[in-house]
Amino acid sequence: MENYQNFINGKWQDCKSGKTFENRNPADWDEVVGIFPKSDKEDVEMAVKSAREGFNDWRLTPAPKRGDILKKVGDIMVDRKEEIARLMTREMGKIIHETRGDVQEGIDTAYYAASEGRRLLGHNAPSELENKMNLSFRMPIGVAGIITPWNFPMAIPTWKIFPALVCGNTIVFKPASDTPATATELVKILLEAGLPPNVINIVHGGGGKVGTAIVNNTDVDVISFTGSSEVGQTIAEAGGRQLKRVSLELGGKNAQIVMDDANLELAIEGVLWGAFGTTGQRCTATSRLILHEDIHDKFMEMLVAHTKNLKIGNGLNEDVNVGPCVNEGQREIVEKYVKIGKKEGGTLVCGGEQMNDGECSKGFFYKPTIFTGITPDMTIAQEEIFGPVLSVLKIKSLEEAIEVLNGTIYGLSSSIYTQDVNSAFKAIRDIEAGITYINGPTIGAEAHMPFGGVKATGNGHREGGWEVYEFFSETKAVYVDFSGKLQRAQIDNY
Ligand code: UN1
Repeated sequence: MENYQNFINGKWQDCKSGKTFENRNPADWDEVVGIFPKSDKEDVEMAVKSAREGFNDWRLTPAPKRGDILKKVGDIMVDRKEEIARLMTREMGKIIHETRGDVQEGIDTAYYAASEGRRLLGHNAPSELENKMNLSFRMPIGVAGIITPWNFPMAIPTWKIFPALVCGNTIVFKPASDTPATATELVKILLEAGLPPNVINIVHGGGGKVGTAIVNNTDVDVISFTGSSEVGQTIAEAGGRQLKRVSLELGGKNAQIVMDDANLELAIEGVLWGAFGTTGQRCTATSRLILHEDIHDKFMEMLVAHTKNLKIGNGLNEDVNVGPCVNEGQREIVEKYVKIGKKEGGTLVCGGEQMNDGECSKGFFYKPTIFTGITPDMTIAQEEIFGPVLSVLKIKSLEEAIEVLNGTIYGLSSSIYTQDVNSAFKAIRDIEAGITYINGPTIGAEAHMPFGGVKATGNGHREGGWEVYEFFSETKAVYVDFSGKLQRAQIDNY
């Protein structure tokens, strides 16, 4: 067990109050993974001051050089992939195959960011006047407040931090208090790769104290947050009052449609992975399954059999399929929704209880759970659960399937299994979501594609891919007049 610290102003240090919190393994609560500082507003203020100082030089460092550091970051992550994956499984429970994938997503993001250092393209446009040129440049914004969740402890921080850095911003990073150890590894790697110390600062602690202090600090110019829609709303309000740029990646209630012409085996594999991968704890998790009535019964018979075969246990075992919920509170939320599902008339066809046998006796395990007979108005068809619970709805047509899929406040990920090309393209056009998969599950976004959602899932920004670089930079329009005289736009030329 290790004692961890904040990294502020180029130094590893305890928080001012000296208070701490424990980080325990959700698969074995006897194991304390580490002790972390429980920071307050004054620690955040120091971190913001440090990042502000770091900005003076970092903004002037050529972007390709900033990218070179990210290239090194990616290389170090390749070397440490297994070690970080094991730590991540111990601190948040996700199975080892998935934590390896999580680190790989960080590596992919690092190499993409490295190459973007040599791109960061602006535009040029003709001038309406003679002997004059018009250009636009991408400028750094300043200090970026990065607030991240526990479900992708490496990938999501890298989605935000790497583009922010390449664009010339400096960082105050608050990772989720369930996954502070992986976040600390990321900061160590950035420093080892040669990032100047003030450019990255990490402050551990809870959202109420540390997150709020970052959001309300007027010297933080831009915020990127992934988490619940409720917290996102408060951040948007605070950001709005300060006219601060804010990117929010919030809840989802993602659905997979299976049409009567689908390859059912493929669709089964997809829903098992989408609903129960990461124990259902992805923003992109498949939380609803929308089945065509003609294949409903056959599909459910196959799905329940497969679900009962999933191996639940400690994610460090290579043959385990489903790890624990991240903590007790999360498992209680799952239990609450299962109770509601039953009360509202859903039919529980598998799971619906904790798993406490054998090696599961000391963790927050819950059996993969499926409800059939769910109608769109029911609570478990509407609210995000963030656990291994799947709600199955029956439909009669593609139009009805899309209407049901669109009938929640969220719009992150979506999927349709069909062999009919016309149905696939109608779905691409009519589904209200930031991400649509054809013949693939709702999870599995790639680092170089835009990631994010519509409606209550966010506020219109995207992470990943090229769009996040726009979020983390300001555009400067530049006019160069080499005519040697005053040329009045809109006047002298017309
Ligand atoms: C999330 O669920 O918060 O697309 C992120 C996926 C992953 C990222 C998920 N690559 O499922």
